[in-house]
Amino acid sequence: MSGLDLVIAGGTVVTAADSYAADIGIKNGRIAQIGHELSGAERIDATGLLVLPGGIDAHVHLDQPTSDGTTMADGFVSGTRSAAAGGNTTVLPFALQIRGQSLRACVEEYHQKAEGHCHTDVSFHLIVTDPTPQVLGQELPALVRDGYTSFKVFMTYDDLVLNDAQILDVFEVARRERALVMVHAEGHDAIRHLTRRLEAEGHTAPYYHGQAHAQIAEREATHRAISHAQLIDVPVVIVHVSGRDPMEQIQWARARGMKVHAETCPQYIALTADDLRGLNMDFDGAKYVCSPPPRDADSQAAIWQGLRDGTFDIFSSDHCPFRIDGTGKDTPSARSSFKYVPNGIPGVETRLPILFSEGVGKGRISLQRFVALTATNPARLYGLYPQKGSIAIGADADLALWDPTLTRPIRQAQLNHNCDYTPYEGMEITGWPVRTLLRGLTIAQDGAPVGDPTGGHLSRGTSGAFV
Ligand code: DUC
Ligand code: ZN
Ligand code: ZN
Repeated sequence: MSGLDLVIAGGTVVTAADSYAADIGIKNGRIAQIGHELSGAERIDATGLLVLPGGIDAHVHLDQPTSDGTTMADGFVSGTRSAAAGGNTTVLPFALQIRGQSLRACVEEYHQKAEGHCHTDVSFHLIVTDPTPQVLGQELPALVRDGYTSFKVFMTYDDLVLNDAQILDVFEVARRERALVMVHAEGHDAIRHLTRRLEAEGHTAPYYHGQAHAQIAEREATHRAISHAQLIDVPVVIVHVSGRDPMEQIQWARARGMKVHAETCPQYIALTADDLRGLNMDFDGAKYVCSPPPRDADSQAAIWQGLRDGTFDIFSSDHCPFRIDGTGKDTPSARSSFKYVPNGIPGVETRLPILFSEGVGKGRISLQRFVALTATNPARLYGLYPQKGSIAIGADADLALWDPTLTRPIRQAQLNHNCDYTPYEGMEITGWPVRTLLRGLTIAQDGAPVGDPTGGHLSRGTSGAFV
């Protein structure tokens, strides 16, 4: 075909189904041709590189307010430039409803924060914290029809938690409107009970966050969420699954034909509860405080098995960055008890390299599975497929060119987020993205963002979980 704007030449194209040598021809931001010896106005030599669908990180937090006034380290500029440098072309951040707030007003607020600032495409999930009759009856249905086709509910946190009756109400709306509910499954009362006991014993260091957020509490809440979904007959996604026990609940449900989907994250393969000890049980452990917390070697092995066997549909970062300085994690109250340490760690830039290096590089998962977990399945699950998540004629030319042999450690100094640390400092990685293209435009090269923000907000279709 003549008139191609750009040809990516000589690389190995990788999809969730296949790997093959081919050139990719791009016109008007879309993939127009896949073949051999293509020519176009511009050419990028991809000899020796893998050509992957751009990563889709389906779980990131950007510019979200917190109830204690601490500040999230990344807004839309720094969060999406970090994503782009890490091989991503789309991220799905959350629009968090503050109790008492209209959900529509909340969404408008996040659009204002994001507009003109995004280096990747973005699309908001909603977080429902106040399911009033107005929200359930009018706002949610209208928002789903406008392309916000997924929302998250929390089973813990004082300012976010929904009770079981409220969760069932949200599930009813999701079933009616064919929207996908993401569940943060940790049992609130169990965590509060353990927290009180640990504090009474004088156990207040960040390490004890991991003990308070016990895997049993995650397992119980996972089963409860699954049971509620079964009662209503609606598909759900259990997000950020940390270990063997909640995984078994998901497998139990799947074996009975329930549409229960699951997500896991880098922290559950690359960190353990011991990281929260810091340097001799000091505050350094706060760098690893996230919820659910990292578990143990047995759970890591279970997670790898789940990544291989399809228990997990998607692998997301749960990028939720707080600086370790006084604007984020390190406050007087956080020093007084782990329960005040903001929950969350950065990871949008390191998600793909960690899974590639530890997974594909070490023979734990195939290249096809890597692409499925990080791009194709997130696109299907969240209503972006086939525009996103695949290398096919007509799809957006969102690509990550990958050098599978490039070896260097993760270093905070080289990352593009606005957090002041990475929990993966010094981790040796083989396989890095060397160029990221969004609709045929280079948005990052050699670990640094390129150009002004060109990303936009994507309205999404119905989740593939409903078909
Ligand atoms: N849940 C998330 O999804 N991210 C960070 C903290 C949390 O509890
Ligand atoms: Zn969560
Ligand atoms: Zn999250």
